[in-house]
Amino acid sequence: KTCTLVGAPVQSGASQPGCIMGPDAFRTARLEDTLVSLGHKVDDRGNVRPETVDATKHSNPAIHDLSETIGWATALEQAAFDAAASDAMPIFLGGDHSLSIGTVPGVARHWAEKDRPLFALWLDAHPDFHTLETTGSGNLHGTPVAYFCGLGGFDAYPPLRAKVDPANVCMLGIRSVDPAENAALAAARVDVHDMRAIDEHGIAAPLRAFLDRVRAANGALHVSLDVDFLDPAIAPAVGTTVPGGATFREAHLVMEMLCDSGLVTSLDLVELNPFLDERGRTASLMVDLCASLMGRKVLDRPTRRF
Ligand code: DIR
Ligand code: MN
Ligand code: MN
Ligand code: MN
Repeated sequence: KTCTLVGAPVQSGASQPGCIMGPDAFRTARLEDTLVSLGHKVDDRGNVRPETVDATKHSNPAIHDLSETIGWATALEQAAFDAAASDAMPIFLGGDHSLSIGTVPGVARHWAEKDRPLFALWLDAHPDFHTLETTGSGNLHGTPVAYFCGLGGFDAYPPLRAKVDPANVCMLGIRSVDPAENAALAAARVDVHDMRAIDEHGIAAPLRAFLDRVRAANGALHVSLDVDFLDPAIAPAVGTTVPGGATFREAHLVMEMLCDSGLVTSLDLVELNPFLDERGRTASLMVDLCASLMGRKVLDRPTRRF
């Protein structure tokens, strides 16, 4: 398989700077060599550059960097559409999670043209389900899922050319939800599995059920991996750490099951802030998780356990 690396050094959607260094940290942690060692071809397209946009000020005074974030989303929507159309597997290197305002609609547009539904697996401490009206922090990395699911309250964002059915979104690892997000998630019937559910039932059962749904629908699957999905003890380099996250093995198990499924068609690696790291350990862990998703195995023999 060919992997297309697309750098998206956007940081305007987060509250503190640092994600601008994310794509180069993934490169420094040898993402390309790692994928090549697993038998893949790698096409690193370098970093996307944002469009220049001049958005009018939004009525929600908390919102910051609206024009810059929309400029990134506009450029990334096209870059994601182009990368998906090339038959390779796009891997988007963030950058904060506002990059998914562009990447998910871009790959969704591609799959809509192929008449295949797009599913999204959101691996995150947060559901990122705010609208421009409900965000209290004004950090636009809290808005991508509500936007690409087609909720109202996004007149300032680019018109969606293809949306994702909220019933096709599965969230794992959730443990920080704002009240407005809670209400909106319930109304939209998103398949949310918080850490309490994972503690009780394990992480494999809900993932297996979701993958069965993707397969039955002949769907494409976009995976969006936020560093804060992981427990801060193993992944400290993120601006919004939340205690009680996924363990090392839970995270690798998710990636290994995704690999075995053969269903993943695109991937975001987001929210890495190398400025907060200890000797690149979080970048290296993210590269190792990507390796598990792309075929690294403990035992060198074919395994199919589900
Ligand atoms: C919080 C934190 N819900 C907000 N969000 C995110 O600012 O809207 N942190 N996405 O990573
Ligand atoms: Mn996120
Ligand atoms: Mn998060
Ligand atoms: Mn479920």
